[in-house]
Amino acid sequence: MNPIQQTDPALWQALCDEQERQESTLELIASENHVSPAVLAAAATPLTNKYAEGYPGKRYYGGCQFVDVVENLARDRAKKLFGCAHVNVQPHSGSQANQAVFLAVLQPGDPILGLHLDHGGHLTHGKSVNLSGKWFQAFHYRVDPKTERIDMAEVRRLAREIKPKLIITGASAYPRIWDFTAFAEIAHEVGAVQMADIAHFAGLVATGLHPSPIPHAEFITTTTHKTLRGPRSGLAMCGAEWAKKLDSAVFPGLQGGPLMHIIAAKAAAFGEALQPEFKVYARQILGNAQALAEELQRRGYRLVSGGTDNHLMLIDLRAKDPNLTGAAVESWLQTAGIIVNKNMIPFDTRKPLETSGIRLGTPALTTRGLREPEMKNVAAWLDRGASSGGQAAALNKIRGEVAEFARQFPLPHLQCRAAGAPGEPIAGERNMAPFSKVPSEA
Ligand code: DSN
Repeated sequence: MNPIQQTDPALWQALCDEQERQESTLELIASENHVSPAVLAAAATPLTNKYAEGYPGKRYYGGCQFVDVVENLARDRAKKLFGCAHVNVQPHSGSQANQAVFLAVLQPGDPILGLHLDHGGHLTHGKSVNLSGKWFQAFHYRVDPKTERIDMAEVRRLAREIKPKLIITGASAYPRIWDFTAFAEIAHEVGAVQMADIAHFAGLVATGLHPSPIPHAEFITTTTHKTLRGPRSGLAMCGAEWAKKLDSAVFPGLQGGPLMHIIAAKAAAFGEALQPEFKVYARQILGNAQALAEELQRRGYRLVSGGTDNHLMLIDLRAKDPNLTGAAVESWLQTAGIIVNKNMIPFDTRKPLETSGIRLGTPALTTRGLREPEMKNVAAWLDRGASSGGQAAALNKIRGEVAEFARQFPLPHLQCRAAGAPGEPIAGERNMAPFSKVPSEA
């Protein structure tokens, strides 16, 4: 019996409910994934008990000899995965990885330039309500209104005018390839450094399916839980010349004790991502995104920029029905067992809590073992849900079909149920994506 079940029934129930929710719904939030059993197990180890301020070999606490091994494994695997000279595996999240870079290279009030949040950028790329927008003078580039792709002429014009200290590339809702080389040329012309936040597509970079920002960007930051399929956490990388500054920005500049259990889970995930099967997985993410995009377009949905090159797509709902909002469709689809998020589209006239768009991604469904043919089913349910007008009967019917379908693609982490949670027996493992055995040298 799971110890939580014995000691804390209220918490246990909530954990089981969440497990059941994940099992019986289809996860299309582009930034979420399902980790392997090994990653999950690493996160639930006694390493959570250990303080380890400092870095391997130079800690401020005794008893760090084994967590040093873990952190070295995580760091060395990440270096190999991304081909980067220096890696810091301690940032607790992508936001903190970004803040560490700010601390390493900027002074309060310095000008920075990043993609506007409403055009796909991230909160930490200079939004006024975020520290990055409050402590620095933040400017933003946008996408071209016609192509809905980044307007490099505007980036160059703004960079020349503003003379930013830092140019931020990468985004949360941009479905196209980033040209890190072109950004590097602009950055070098104006004396800026480039920080590439590859949080969304790190798994594609690691497998060569998206161009790498190395060596074009001085700093690379990422989360570890999206296409990279690790625990929810962060990572910061740079060339050797910035290593000391970056490390002292992470600790002691920004953080105290690193989360050693999460660093262990990162080591497990990076080990898996180094195996050939991970490239097969990453290719399938792209194949599934293409298939889903095509099927939705065939059903009358407009995709921002006309399609996708990566794992995500932004749907402009107005082409289907001008009255549809992202908020309504998100809520209807949730009732139907399809989990998405409302999202601003470029030049959206609606507010962020309403929006004219939704964002969809394929990393989580691909982990469950769905392939191109199943994307047709997913698109059909999405379409029925979005066209339901919110009618409960229609949505409940979809919910039943989705739950039955989802059980044919069991989640990798089944410990909670195996340990005695209520529910149906596991459907079997035939569709589960393979998780690699990590050889000892990885
Ligand atoms: N909040 C994440 C996302 O959903 O894209 C970015 O950090």
